[in-house]
Amino acid sequence: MGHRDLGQPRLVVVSNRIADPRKTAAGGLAVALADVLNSTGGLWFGWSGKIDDEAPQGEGKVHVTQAGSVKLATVDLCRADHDSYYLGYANGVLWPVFHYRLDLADFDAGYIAGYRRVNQLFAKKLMPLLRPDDIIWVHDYHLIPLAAELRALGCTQRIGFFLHIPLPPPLILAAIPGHDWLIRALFAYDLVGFQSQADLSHFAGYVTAEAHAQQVEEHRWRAFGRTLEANAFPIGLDVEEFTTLTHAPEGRDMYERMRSEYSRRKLLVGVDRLDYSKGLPQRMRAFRHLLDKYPEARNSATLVQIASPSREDVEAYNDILKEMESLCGSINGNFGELDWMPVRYLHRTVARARLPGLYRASRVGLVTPLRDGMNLVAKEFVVAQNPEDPGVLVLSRFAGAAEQMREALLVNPYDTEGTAAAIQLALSMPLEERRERHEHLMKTIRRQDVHWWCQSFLAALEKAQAEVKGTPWL
Ligand code: GDG
Repeated sequence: MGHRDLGQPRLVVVSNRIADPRKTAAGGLAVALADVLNSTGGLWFGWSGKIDDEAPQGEGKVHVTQAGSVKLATVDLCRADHDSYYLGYANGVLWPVFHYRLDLADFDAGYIAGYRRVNQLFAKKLMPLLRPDDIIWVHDYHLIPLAAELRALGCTQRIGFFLHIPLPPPLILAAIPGHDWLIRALFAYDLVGFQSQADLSHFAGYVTAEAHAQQVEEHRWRAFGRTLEANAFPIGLDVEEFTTLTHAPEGRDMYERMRSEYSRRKLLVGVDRLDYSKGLPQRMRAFRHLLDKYPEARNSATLVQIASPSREDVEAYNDILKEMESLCGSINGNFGELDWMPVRYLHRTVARARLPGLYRASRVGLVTPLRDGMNLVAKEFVVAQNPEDPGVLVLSRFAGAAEQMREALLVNPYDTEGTAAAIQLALSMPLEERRERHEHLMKTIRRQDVHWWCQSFLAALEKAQAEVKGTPWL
């Protein structure tokens, strides 16, 4: 399925965390990357997940293992580096600001030094593992300056970058102390990929206004003596893998159990990391409004909300936990009956094999982030449906997925009443309309699946011109 063969350049993937490509529980992205890595005998490099208290700052042991034809190389981090790079800069500055939440950003001056140190460490440890004709694909906000650090060490290979989260409008980006350094570092890449056209237009707006970049061709910008290509590559699902999971015994078992438990009631489902970007309290308020305003929903609709624990060491995540517990408790307290609870809230991770059964048993999928790069749950929900009697997706217009999934019921998650009205519409939508919307959504999801995403990004990167010699970096 990789559509690449061993005659092609070797692919090197770099991401904060890596997954063993032999373990299918890893999910769609790992499966897709494993696929292309396997077909070129590639290398996957990232943090080991281990904290080494003995290591000095900016240092860490490298571990290399072989997983089939793929080489996995990981590096340990010392506590101070981990805290300032991962908890501090990546998740305390970039994650909130890129999700438009300046109010939640913690611009501690020490974080950026740690972020730079870890990117330098990655570059230093990766350099000796590289071959001259490799092509390198760096993932996500943890590693924005990696190419610049590699170039500073003499790396001339083609390097591409994909941002999995949104890129905010220029003036939000400009609120980050050191934003010019960050965006200048992007110009060390040959290709930069975003999830959506909106993100791409924010990039174009920023580099034009702040870096006086010239657009030299449709998707090419010139600044800092370099030309880079930037484009939108909306990430997709491994549709085949997810369909197989839907029909596997565990998925079917989950489906049967949910159906028999809720035979008289309609299920609504939400599956999210417990993250303030996912709009969970807003969703709960919309559901409460639904129960209040549409009495027919009482005793007949149940919302199953899975909120998997995430980044519990970052302070802002504790507030959202408390808010969710209080909201779910008050909805159940106010609207529950002896034989019916409106909300089933689980603050834990559910096995991946069970998710498709849960989606399929649900009449409505609620995917209502305040901002999201793409949101794969929206696509998983659609793929898991029975095409003969499909459920309806209620999707935030602020998820990257909304650019592609026009046949979902698009909502503004800040608008409690409007979202409640859309949920009511979804609950009562006639079969024919449900089928029609589902069919259209499936076409898009199939056309732009995760293999399309990988192949189109890599094809663009292979074509991108490397012109790096003699460019001073950082
Ligand atoms: C980032 C961007 C972009 C969730 N809870 C459980 C669980 N999940 C799985 C879902 C889905 C994945 O995690 C979440 O993917 P999303 O796309 O919704 O969101 P992020 O984690 O924020 O991912 C996002 C993505 O990168 C890819 O580029 O779409 O915009 O923020 O697959 O099913 N899986 C299991 N148990 C859970 O409780 N097993």
